[in-house]
Amino acid sequence: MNGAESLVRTLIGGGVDVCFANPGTSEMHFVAALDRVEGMRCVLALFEGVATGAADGYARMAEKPAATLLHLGPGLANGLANLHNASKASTPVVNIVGDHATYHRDYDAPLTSDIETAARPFSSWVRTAPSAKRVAQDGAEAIAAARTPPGQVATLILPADTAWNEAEGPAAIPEFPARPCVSAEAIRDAAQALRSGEPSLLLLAGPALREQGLAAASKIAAKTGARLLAETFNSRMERGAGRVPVERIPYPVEQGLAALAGLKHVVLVGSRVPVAFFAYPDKPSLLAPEDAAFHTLAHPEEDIEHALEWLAHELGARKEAIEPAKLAPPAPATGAIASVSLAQSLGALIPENAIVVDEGVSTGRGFFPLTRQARPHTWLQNMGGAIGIGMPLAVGAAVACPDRKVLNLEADGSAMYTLQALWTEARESLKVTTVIFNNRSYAILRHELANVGAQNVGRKALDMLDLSRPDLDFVALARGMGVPGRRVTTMDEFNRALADGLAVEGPYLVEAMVA
Ligand SMILES: Cc1ncc(C[n+]2csc(CCOP(=O)(O)OP(=O)(O)O)c2C)c(N)n1
Repeated sequence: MNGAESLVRTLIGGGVDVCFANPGTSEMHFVAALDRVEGMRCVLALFEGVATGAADGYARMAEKPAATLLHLGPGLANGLANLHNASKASTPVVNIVGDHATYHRDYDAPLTSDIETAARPFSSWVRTAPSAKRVAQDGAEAIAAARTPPGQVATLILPADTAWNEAEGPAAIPEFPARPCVSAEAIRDAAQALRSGEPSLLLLAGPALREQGLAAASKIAAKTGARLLAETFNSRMERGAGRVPVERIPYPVEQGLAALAGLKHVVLVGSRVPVAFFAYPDKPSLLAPEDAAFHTLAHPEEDIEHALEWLAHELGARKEAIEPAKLAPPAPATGAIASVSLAQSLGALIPENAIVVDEGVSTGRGFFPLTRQARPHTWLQNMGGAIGIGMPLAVGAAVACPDRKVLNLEADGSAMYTLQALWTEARESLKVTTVIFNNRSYAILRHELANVGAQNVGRKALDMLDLSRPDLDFVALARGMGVPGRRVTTMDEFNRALADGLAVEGPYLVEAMVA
């Protein structure tokens, strides 16, 4: 058995049985090994940012990592923005990057670069396999690194000769740590703050936003009067009917400050101290009041659900008094297409147990209130701020959960970064319904121009935020990649097109023209 086969067998043995790939010559032995070994699903992406983002979406839903397969430094570079997003979301990814054969690197052939250095800022673990005999062990350690809580990007660089030379066989996955329990002191400190009677907040993140965590947090809130909020962007949130509803810290700085005003205690539950997304002249970076005290109930890598249950017990909080949302989908909206009408129709039409991917940017900002009482669903967001995540996240989520509908809410500008994901959706017959919000602009940046205090803005500047001339035709673009779709200009048309799209077996695209 060669090194590539020993690695593929190691991955499958370690539960990594999906690979999002865009290979080249240096990865040919890995690709060939896929046919010799049963059990690896290999999904071709036509751009590396689709592969890395899909690995992120997959792991968020499957709760175990996928592998990627990228072509040397340039392939990795194309995938880095979504690896950045994955690492900010604490998603486990086994990121495999092929390289030249060890002895060939010295010749500085065209594709040669320092892959380790390129990978490091976006990976918690980086290793270059030194030989075919080591590659299985290194692969096993990459899986353990990726699965180390709260989840990490582990980059394994695979020189071509480590793939084609003779290996010894697959390696067993080393033990990786479970989420450690929080300390009794952390529980006491949080309990004391919450008993003070002063205005308090539980800021929820990570597993705190799954059903078990939400239920425990709601008991604590009911007993102590503390408020519940989530961070502005979250990796995965369980929402809709039957789930305890939680709002998020609003994105605009003024609204974020207002949401946290008056608080004396902020209990961090897997979350970080809340900060503004960007600095703006004359506005603070920190969103909580200066005199608020922070209490870390659980760090992101700790056992967050257990910490919440322990704290609830410590406080004698037994009843879930914040009522879970009742099933009460609004009626679909009619009239012109606008953000709030879209929210209302989504509230009506989100299918039972759907996975909603939210890269709606400015159009999607207000979607939460009107989808609170929709059918139960999962909501995925971008925690790293690099746009172009939504299309690939949807691919990965659909591969992880073939029985669930994926509803991908996409702003037009963001969609264009990784639109090739549509081809993968068609190739794999994925149940992804994409809604494009075509406002023909980088609308959010128009507000940002004013927010940063840019003066005397003229045509040249505004042209940088404008997506017309030519106008994009997303239905034609989708058709060219094998995905059927429809353009809609009224909410009635939208409601029909979305229902039709959700009813087809494979992918579909609805292009909503937003004024
Ligand atoms: C990788 C990357 N490049 C550029 C940006 C800067 N950026 C932030 S929002 C945005 C435009 C978003 O436009 P669109 O997706 O159409 O949403 P809209 O603002 O119109 O709602 C850009 C270019 C970014 N966040 N990430």
